[in-house]
Amino acid sequence: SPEFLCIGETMTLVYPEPSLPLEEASTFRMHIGGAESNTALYLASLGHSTGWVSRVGDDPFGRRMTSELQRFGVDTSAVSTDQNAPTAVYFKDPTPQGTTVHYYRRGSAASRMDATDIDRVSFNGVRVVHLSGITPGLSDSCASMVDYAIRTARNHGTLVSFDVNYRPGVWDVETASPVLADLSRRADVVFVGRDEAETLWGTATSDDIANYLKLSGSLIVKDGDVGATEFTDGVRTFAPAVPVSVVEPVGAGDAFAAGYLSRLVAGDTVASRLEHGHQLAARALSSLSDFNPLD
Ligand code: KDG
Repeated sequence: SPEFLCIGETMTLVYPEPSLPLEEASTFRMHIGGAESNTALYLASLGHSTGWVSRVGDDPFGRRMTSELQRFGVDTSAVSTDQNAPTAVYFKDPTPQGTTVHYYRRGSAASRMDATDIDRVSFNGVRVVHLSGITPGLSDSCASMVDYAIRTARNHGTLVSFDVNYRPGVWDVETASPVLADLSRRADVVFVGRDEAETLWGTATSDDIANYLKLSGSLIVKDGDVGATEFTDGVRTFAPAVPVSVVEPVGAGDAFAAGYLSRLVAGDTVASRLEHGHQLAARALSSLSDFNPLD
């Protein structure tokens, strides 16, 4: 089995190049984007054996993303093809006010994932299963799949990593708020943005978030270009962000998780995990695509 398992939906990503608002752009690049597969790509590029668990449509988009992930060293043997639903697509819209995303994902192949997708995977030897708060918002079956993945990980002594990743385009804040707090409390390692936590739980500072969630595991609060604060066993550790000129922020959190988790399984200190998270995030921030190959 791989050392890491990343579970979630990946979409075809279309973005304007040169970078113009969608209303004006006429030339585009096609890539792939999915929070968990982005993390998988970064983990694989750091030399970790990493598997991606998902469903794709029986279409060129699904075949393309599967082979692209394979090409970058991600194990896709646990990806299944759904004959009855398409692979999702999303567009990035780089407007002067900031980048927004437009999803075409409702009813997608990955949104039909359920517990059977977890049963196809062997957890023996898996050190970390990485999930995000996007998946439980996709459908009821995806929400039960996430629950089942956490229980399966527990039974195998696999660490559960959870990136809160609240996506307003997927579900509303009232629905997401309790679900994402509950999943955070069941995970061993939780990543959350300070802003995102404020949206979800009305918490202003990283200490507020720690007090609100009261996790038994590790909480990592990311505060943009300021830095990240970890709370583990009552100990608070802050690491400043790496200064970078930001091209496009989407995907930086996924990179941060990979950098962090890579040092975690190596048994490194909290400070070194956070620092490595920032280093990988800085690479993602300086690229328009979700995944910026490391070299
Ligand atoms: O973290 C980056 C993701 O947001 C992006 O790749 C698309 O998975 C995605 C989503 O659901 O927003």
